[in-house]
Amino acid sequence: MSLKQALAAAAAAALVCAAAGGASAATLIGAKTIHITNHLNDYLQVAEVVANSSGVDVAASSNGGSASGEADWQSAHGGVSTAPSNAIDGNTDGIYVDGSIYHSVDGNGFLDITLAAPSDLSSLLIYGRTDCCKARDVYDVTVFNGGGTQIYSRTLDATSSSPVNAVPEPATWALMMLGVVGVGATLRSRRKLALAAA
Ligand SMILES: [Ca+2]
Repeated sequence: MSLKQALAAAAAAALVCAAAGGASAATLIGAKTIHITNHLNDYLQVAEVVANSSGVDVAASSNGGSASGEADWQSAHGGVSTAPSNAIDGNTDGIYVDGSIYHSVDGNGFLDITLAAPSDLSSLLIYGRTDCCKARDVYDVTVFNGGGTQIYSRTLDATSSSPVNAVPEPATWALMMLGVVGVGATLRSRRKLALAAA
């Protein structure tokens, strides 16, 4: 295959991906339950889960979302609230003593967010802790539809940047595809130059 043919094939593949996956890849269809655990089996600390559906945070308790989880730190040790409901209180504040994060009592923590109705999510943001211990914030995120079927599963690293978005942005997909095309073109032009020099 010539360079021209290879580039044409890659471009066609990118177009197919954009057409087939563009809208759907950037949207999680029919999400009902969001299950979050700590990938490192460390404490699970979640400041807020924001599930955006048509500009509305459908995870927020004020919009019908509900949260349950393994025992929280506060229930065992006292102090500020670290209840599961803190992760959907509409406040992304990640400072522990401010009382707006969920903090599990051990490394087996989980957080289940149930939406009032199955929703198409254009983004699913998870805010981690900000005052301490960010190295713990690697999340395993699984999403189920209204029938209990798993529709999404991914590990998200919030240790260096928070929040993390579970739903890939269209721009991210476009850049990924451009990267694939670019690498192919670079390799082929290098080979061509090497042949020309030889
Ligand atoms: Ca919160």
